Amino acid sequence: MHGLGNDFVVVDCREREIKNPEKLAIKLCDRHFGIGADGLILVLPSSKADFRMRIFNPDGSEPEMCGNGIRCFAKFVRDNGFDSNKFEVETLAGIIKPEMVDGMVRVDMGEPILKPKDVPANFDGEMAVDKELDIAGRKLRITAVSMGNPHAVSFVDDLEGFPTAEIGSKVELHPTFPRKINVEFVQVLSNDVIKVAVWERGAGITLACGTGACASLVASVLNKKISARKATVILPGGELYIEWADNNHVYMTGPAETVFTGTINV
Ligand code: ZDP
Repeated sequence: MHGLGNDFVVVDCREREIKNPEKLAIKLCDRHFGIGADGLILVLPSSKADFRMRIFNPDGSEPEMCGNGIRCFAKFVRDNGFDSNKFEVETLAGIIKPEMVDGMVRVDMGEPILKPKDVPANFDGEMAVDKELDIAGRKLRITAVSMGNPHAVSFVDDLEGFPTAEIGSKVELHPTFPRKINVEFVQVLSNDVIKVAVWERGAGITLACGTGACASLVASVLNKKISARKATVILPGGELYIEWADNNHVYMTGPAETVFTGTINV
């Protein structure tokens, strides 16, 4: 499945157990020796919610949350026997609530986490907004936001030709971020349109990142780059609509697609 080209192998584990998902993720996400994906998603039963989602990066690490993945997860359970357009999913970032609306998936992503020690990011204070980071002798200004998983957002004048991989990979592994970090470079196009390039922790360049789009909108508001609290986020793989509502929750709306269904020998 994919959400804006951010692609996942989704495995139904409601009635069967997968022993070593870390290893399976490395194998299945490989585009040459496996199926090829930006992540492995497991659909699991839950004692706290309707379902539980686990996600694994192509390097086998387990992130707390996944925005594009949860939209695919929602479409998967809806298409595979769950008879409601609204449900709750247990994740390592808490209970997330997707809803099917007009063929799209709208997700209550919860509240952004801004306290640096909770992102986590080694900065003092209540928020890490427009902080300086030394990246191989070059100064980069970043804002740290967690949407369950950690993000560093940096504003650039022009994304065209910007070295996303070169700088993103260095930010991901910077010692300021004890659990590593996802990295977004944001170009503000207007008061309600922003363009985002992504370097994902444990995955590298991807065509889109749902949690990253949410973090980018929150950082744009905190840095007073836009005055509205909602925006269309243009990613290489397409557009997401993000709103940081008055109740402090972030809502993400976007598509989810099934590409093929099959069986693989492991
Ligand atoms: O936090 C991480 O390690 C990410 N690589 C997880 C995947 C995030 C994702 N791209 C999203 O859409 O939020 C799936």
